[in-house]
Amino acid sequence: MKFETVSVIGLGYIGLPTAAILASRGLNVVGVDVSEKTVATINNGEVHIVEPDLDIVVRAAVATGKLRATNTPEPAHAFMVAVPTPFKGNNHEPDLSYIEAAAKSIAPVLEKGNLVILESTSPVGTTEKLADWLKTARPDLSFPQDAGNSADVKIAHCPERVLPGYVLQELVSNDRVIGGMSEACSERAVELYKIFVKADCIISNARTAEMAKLTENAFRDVNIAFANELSVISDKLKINVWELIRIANRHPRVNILNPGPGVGGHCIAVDPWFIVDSCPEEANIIRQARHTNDSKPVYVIDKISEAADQFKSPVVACLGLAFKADIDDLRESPAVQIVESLIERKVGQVIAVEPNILAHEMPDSLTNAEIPLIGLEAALEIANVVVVLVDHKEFKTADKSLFSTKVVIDSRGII
Ligand code: SAJ
Repeated sequence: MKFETVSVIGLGYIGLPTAAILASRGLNVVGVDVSEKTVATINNGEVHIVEPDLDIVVRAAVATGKLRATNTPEPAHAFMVAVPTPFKGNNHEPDLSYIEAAAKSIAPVLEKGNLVILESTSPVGTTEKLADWLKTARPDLSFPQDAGNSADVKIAHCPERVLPGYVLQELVSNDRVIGGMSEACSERAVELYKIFVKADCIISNARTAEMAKLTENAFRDVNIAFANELSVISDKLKINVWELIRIANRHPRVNILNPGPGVGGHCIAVDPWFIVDSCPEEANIIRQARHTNDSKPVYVIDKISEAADQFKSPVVACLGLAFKADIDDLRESPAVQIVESLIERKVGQVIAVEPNILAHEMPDSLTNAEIPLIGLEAALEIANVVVVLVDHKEFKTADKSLFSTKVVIDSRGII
């Protein structure tokens, strides 16, 4: 059976690009989101998130009538769930309530022959929970946990693995992990992904697919923690860590990532905790990597305070607020944490440069913290201490002679 109508539940950083790509391939796509504002924005052909070219693809999809957004789920051939999986409160326990709510919202419109995909990054066992929520809500249908290959509704976990900033390319060019709850579930999921994925669809099972996604991000986190630990050791031993890593990486079997001011964003700083939560006794390296990376901003703050102490009325210019280079995303950004702390500690006059964000676009929480945004040249003119927090292209290509009279703390190694 061909997929004619697909419903994407959750129109955020993953759901909206996925919905738009499916629509661009000629499918009828119904995007569902709890936010009325998001639904209205998309139905106007506009986007509420910044991702290269997404605005163009969404505008075209809405104009051709292939993409439509709504608050209430409607019947479809396939449902793709791409809702957040944050932490519960202040501890590192995963909060599956968005997935549960999504399951309960699609259950009434489920039909025999439907495919349900969980794309959200999830702790191991979540796809089975999703299947149980659907089963409880729809006792009239059979599900793979009981009926295996002959289930009325097929269910699979196919985690999103795209890099913010490259989402539209990577959705098409990355290999896709297909974790069906049965062979038939996987086969059906491959049929759906083959509509837009040009790379391989690798078939596994739901639990392995869940763990694969967490493993990829935990691997990167551990590698960055190693680099961050090396940076602190190198500082103490008076070695340039960038040169050190460059040399070590010339070995054919060594590939160390870059140290930085800490690890931000919504994925790498979060997902490893899902492994720790499942196996607290066993996940020691993974937990330690999280602690190492979380402690790096504090180290950088102390270095900046020390540097500022040399001046009577220090002006500290912080270059970059985003969580990584060339994006405007401030979520879980170590740069923001550092700048806020400098202001709170009153280390001097603190100013920030963020070429990807206009002053009036700063989130309210940061406007309240009064982080003054100014241009790079103006900042370099008045600053005594210049801190590189993000390796944005504007900073990499800046005239380095402008930094020569400053005390520079370069957490990204670009100067
Ligand atoms: N970072 C470093 N040093 C490095 C690389 C990154 O300090 O050498 C920092 C960045 O500055 C940033 C954080 O790590 O603060 C995370 O950035 P990232 O580019 O490593 O990853 P994300 O969070 O943007 O996206 C990751 C990707 N995962 C992997 O590369 C294994 C992406 O493919 C996933 O889809 C995404 O997480 C996700 O949604 O889980």
